[in-house]
Amino acid sequence: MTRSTGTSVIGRESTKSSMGSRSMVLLVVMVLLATACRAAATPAPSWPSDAIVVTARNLRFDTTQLLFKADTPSTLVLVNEDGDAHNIAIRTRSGFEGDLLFRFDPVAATTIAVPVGPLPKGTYFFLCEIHPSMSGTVFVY
Ligand SMILES: [Cu+2]
Repeated sequence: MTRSTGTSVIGRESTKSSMGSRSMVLLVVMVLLATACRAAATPAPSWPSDAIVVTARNLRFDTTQLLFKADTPSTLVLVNEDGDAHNIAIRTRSGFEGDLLFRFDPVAATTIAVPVGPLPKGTYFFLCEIHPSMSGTVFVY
């Protein structure tokens, strides 16, 4: 939407040779920004091979168990194939009880990779805070 404004500025400045290189830089920046915006809209993050990957589809997670190594930073990936927003929160008790150990804000129709932990050894519980029936157990071993 800002492209038409930017183009007119570049066209005007390009008539002065001293402004030519600055216009070129502006153009490159605009192209980079446009590329970055497009990349942000396309869910294609990368994550470590040992990441814990959870897929949400039709208001269900594809697993009811998450395994993490104790005292070790991990990566949790949510592949949300639903248009509905989901997140994952980890608590020391089921539902919304107990201490909150981890959470990220809900996302819809995208994939995100989030750092988790290190978590202490134990058994915990995870759920989507929007759809609490999407839940399971977290084993940190
Ligand atoms: Cu949800």
